[in-house]
Amino acid sequence: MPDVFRCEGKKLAPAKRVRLFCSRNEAKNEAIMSHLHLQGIAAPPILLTIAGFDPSCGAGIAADLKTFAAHGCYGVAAITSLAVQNTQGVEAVHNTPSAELREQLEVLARDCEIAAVKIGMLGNRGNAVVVAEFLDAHKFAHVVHDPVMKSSSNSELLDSGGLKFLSTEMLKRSSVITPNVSEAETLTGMTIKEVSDMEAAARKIAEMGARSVIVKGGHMERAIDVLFDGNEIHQLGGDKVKIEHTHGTGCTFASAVTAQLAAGRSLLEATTLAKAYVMKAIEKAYPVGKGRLPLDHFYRMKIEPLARGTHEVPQHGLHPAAEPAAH
Ligand code: PXL
Repeated sequence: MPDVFRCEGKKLAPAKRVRLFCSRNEAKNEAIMSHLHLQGIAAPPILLTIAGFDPSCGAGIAADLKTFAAHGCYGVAAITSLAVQNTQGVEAVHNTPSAELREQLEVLARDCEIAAVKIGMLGNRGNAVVVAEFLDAHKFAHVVHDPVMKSSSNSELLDSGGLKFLSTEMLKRSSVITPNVSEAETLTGMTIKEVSDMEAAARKIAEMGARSVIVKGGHMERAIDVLFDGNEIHQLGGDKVKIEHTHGTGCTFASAVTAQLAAGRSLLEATTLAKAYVMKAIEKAYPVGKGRLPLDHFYRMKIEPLARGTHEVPQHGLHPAAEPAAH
C-alpha cells in the first residue's frame, strides 16, 4: 500500500483510504491471529508511550520503547515533540501540531488493545489538552505520567500553559505521577530538602488530584524515592548511583513502572522493581557520545564472554582446553 504514505508533508492519499484498506484486511488478520494463537504465540502486552523524540535515543520515546522491549512488552508511540538534541544537550524543540498528535493517538487506539499508557514530555498546552481528551475517551487501566518540565541540561520541555494544565487537569487523569524533586517543587510551590519534605510534597500532589505519586530522590544526598499510594507512604531506598552523568533515567523509570503494572504487579512492587532496573541500567550506562551517557536498557541480555574451553564446539569429546589436566 505505498500510495497511502505521506511524502514531504503532502498527503498522498486521504486517511479514508487507509481505513478502507484496514477494514478489508481485518478479516485476513483475524485468521492469521487465530493461527498464531493455535501455535501458542500470544500478543505481548501493548504499551503506548506519548512523549517527545530525542534523536540521541537516551531519553524520550526511544528510552521508553527500549524499556518496554526489555520487559517483554510491545511498545507503540505517539510523538508530542521533536527535541533536536544529542547527548550534550537540547538545541531546539519542535512540538507536534496538536491535530497531528490527535491523529497519531487515534490511529493507534483503533488498531491495538493498549494495556497501559506512559506519558512523558508534552511540550505545550495544546498537546496536553489532546492527551487529556484521549484519556477521557478511552479509560485505560494504567496511566503513568512522568511530568517532564526540563531536560537534564536544563532546557524547557513544557510551556507555562502546559504546566498549568498539567496541575489542574492532568494529575487527576493519571493512575500514578512520577515527578523528580524539582518537578515536585514546581507542582507544589514547596521547597524540598529532606525526605520528610518529599513525603509532604507527595501528599500535596495527591490533594491536587493525583491518585498516587512517586517523588524521585535520585538527585538528593540519599537516593530515596517516596511513594504515596493514596493511603500510605513508602520509602524506597537504594544505593546512590551517578545519575548526573546520564540522561533518560526518569523516562526509563516511568516506562518500567508502566510495564510492571501492565504485568499485573501492585504499585509498590512495580515501583520497587522499576527502581532496581533503572539503577542497574545506570550502572551499565554506555560510553556513547560526548555528553551524558545513555542507559543500557538491555543489560540483562548481555552475552558474557565464554568460559575457557568452550569457545569451540568440538565434533567429538571435549575441546582440548576443557579436558581435565593429565597429571
Ligand atoms: O529526560 C527528560 C526528557 C524527556 N523527553 C525528551 C527529552 C528529555 C530530556 O532530554 O529529550 C524527549
